[in-house]
Amino acid sequence: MSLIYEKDTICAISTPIGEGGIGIVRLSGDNAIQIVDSIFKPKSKINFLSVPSHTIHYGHIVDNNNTIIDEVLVCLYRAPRSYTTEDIVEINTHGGIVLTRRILDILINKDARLAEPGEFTKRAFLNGRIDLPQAEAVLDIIKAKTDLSAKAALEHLEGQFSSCIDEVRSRLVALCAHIEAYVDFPDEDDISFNNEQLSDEFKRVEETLATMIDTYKNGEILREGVHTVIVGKPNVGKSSLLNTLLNRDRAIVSKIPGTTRDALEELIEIHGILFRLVDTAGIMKTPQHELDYLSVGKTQQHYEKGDLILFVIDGSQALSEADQDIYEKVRKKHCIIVLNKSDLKKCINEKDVRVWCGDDVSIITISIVNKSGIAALEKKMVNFVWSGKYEQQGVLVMRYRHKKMLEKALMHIRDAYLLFKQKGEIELLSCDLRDALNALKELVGEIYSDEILNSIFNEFCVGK
Ligand SMILES: Nc1nc2c(ncn2[C@@H]2O[C@H](COP(=O)(O)OP(=O)(O)O)[C@@H](O)[C@H]2O)c(=O)[nH]1
Ligand SMILES: [Mg+2]
Repeated sequence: MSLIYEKDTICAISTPIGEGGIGIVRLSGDNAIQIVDSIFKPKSKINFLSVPSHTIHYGHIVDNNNTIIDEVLVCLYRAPRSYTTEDIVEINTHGGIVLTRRILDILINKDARLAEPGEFTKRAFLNGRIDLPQAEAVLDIIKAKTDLSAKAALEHLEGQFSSCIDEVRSRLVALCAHIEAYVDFPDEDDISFNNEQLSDEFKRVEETLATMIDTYKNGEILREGVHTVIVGKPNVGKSSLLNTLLNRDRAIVSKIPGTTRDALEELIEIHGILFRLVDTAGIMKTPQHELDYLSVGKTQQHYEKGDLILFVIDGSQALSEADQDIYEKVRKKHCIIVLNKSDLKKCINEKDVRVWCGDDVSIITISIVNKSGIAALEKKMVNFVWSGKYEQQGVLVMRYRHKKMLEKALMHIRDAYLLFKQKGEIELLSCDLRDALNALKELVGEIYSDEILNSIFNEFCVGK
């Protein structure tokens, strides 16, 4: 791993921009303590340059003319026991935009450089304090939308995911060594593994990786939420349903068919599970003009992406061909049929719908106007994920990048196993195993490119 990077001192406002109780301006690098010493006037008679690590000091930040800017608390962490493993100073100011900005400006004038997004965490990674999945977990914790996703990300930060990868790696290294020994000295008695045991170990490593890859389905739901698409004819109450589930008026609701043109996306948490709810434009049988065609096209794209479909039907009207056409488009997906407007005179009931959708599909009768059936619908939505109760088993693969690298490793292991069974060339077999190991090294960040790092750290905010 290359450890070469510009070791200058960086600074940033680490708290969100806006009004708040406190604001934190953070510095990291060789000159952090010196720079702060030049603008910090402690209340007690201490020499800030020599105070011990992990201590907090009360005083004032002053500008070049010794004018007081703010009353502050300054925390100091000396290398290597800090977030970045470099000297870190955190200045706790009164919150708000003005003071934190002024202090940041003063620091930049004193030759600290404004940090790039995620640069503090990137330094923690480049200095070897955390690996790449742990750095990614920092971002996932910051961005977590539910308790469950925060918990899963924290496990990654604490290294549980990385230890699983380490374990697979050591097994692969051992496998490689045994195979090479077996091939070199097939008749030696003291070679502990025989052909069958090697074959079993291949299968076990394959299975471990395949099981890990499988957990991505749950990991993705935790991180991104369940992509839930509300579909149906115009005017059946799709936008009203979105508003009701959100508990606020997000989408425009009107009697005029075709009110919703663009798909709206909102996040909601129901019983701890995150749903990415999409309200689509209704699909009309005969689009009239260009806008109709555009919104129908967009709606169809959303149909494809949905993990869960809420198919809304107006129960006060007869089932039409248009309802059936839409159902045909989504029937392969996991679907909940929502029979709306039960407050009006019923024209169809669940039995009528079952005639064309069969017995296996969930149907629920609701009235958005009366707010009846909504809790039951939410329960059905939650039941769709992990049967409504989440019991985590083992560490989850949470990121697409991780899944891809695991799949790459698995592919090479499968190739190696095939060669092993066919008694193929040992060089080729070793080469495959090495490629598998390299994929895992790339996963944890032992092998990386600037491109990979940029794509990861650019997602961060400045100051983390
Ligand atoms: N009576 C009744 N009207 C409803 C109900 N849900 C929605 N509506 C009305 O149906 C019309 C169309 O609703 P909207 O949500 O815009 O439908 P969309 O085109 O499917 O998004 C509006 O006038 C709503 O007030 C309901 O449960 N009962
Ligand atoms: Mg609508």
